[in-house]
Amino acid sequence: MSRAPSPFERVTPPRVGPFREGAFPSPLHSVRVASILGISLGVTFTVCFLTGFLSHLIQHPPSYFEWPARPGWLYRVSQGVHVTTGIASIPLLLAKLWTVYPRFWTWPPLRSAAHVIERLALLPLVGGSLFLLFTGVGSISRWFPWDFSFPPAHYAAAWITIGALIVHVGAKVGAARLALSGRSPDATSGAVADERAWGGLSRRGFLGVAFGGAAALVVATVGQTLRPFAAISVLAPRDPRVGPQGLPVNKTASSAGVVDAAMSASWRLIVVGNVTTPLSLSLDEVRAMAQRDADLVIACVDGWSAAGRWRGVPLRDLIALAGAPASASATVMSLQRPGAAFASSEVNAGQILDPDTMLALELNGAPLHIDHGFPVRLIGPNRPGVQQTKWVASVVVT
Ligand SMILES: Nc1nc2c(c(=O)[nH]1)N[C@H]1C(S)=C(S)[C@@H](COP(=O)(O)O)O[C@H]1N2
Ligand SMILES: [Mo]
Repeated sequence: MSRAPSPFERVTPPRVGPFREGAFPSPLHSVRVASILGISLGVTFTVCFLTGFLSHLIQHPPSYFEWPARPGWLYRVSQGVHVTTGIASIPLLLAKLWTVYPRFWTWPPLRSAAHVIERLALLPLVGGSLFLLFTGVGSISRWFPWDFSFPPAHYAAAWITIGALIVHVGAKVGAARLALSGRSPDATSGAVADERAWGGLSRRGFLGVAFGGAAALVVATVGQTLRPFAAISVLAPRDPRVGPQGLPVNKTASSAGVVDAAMSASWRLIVVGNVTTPLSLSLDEVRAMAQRDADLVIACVDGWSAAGRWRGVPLRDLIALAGAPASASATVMSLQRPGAAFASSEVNAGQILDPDTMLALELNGAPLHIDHGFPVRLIGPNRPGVQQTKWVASVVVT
């Protein structure tokens, strides 16, 4: 070719070690295998990103976004899918990284400016993916070996990773299409092109291990939200059947430091803010109000969820009693020190209009266990667990 050599190609030191031609003979290091794993990861990461972004919007709603109270199962499903697709991505990502790691020693290492950019984008892509999966698993298993705040770090890494993923898909879509169409020799340079000449694991077998591993991890964890799997989900951080009154507990009353205040005879439910008649109700007065029963779910952001039969006072009845406008929204505050994680939550107007959004006094036929929020806890359809505020002290109508 008459083309002038690129400055990147000029240096030609001897190719040794992993730079050698044929240093990675396994036919598993193939573009086709990488493409199949890559497409699968593209799907799991996209679904994981969208469900994660939804959860972020629900917890930090911008002015244009109001999360509805119905359907009541939606958050349980979307957050279950978020955690499940993240977990399924782990074996797929490891298999993909193993498939392509010989390219780390591509020769020449840097071919062109575009090649440099494509390779640099791998840093946020691989680093971001590993960070997201590692912190995600750490978070759902309540194992925090870091001292940064998980949600903002996980959220920022998600945007970086999805941006790098878009660059990566753009750079690779052509090669993947070619490899999957079978019109190109399916091997990275140096690999044994004919799979049959290679005695090891076949490509089909390798992909079987990766997808089988993903499926096994899903089955081993999804029981934290799908009860039929609870008995076989040996790796699930939570068993949705285990806990006081048959439901798991995330934060106990003693770890929240609210036992004395919750048990105190001087506890009052305060309703203030944009109301005509501020209320201060004793527990007996709340019990004397008309009660409602509803089957509602605790759906933790960690991906576990559990349903129960709740009985309590609809929030809308309570704030109507205080003379709040029908379009009211509210902040529900607990006995915890303000500023403590999950010490309070917002209830939007649509959620308040739903009669199942209630301040519950009973769970599964008995007064609330103190770890489930005695004397009174907020519970409503389609709300993330972090917004089902326990040990309620006051409702501030806005
Ligand atoms: N006041 C208060 N309410 C809280 C929490 C908390 O830490 N403090 N944790 C929340 C979280 S993260 C979840 S998942 C649910 C769990 O409710 P449970 O412990 O009754 O199952 O409570 C929520 N309510
Ligand atoms: Mo939670």
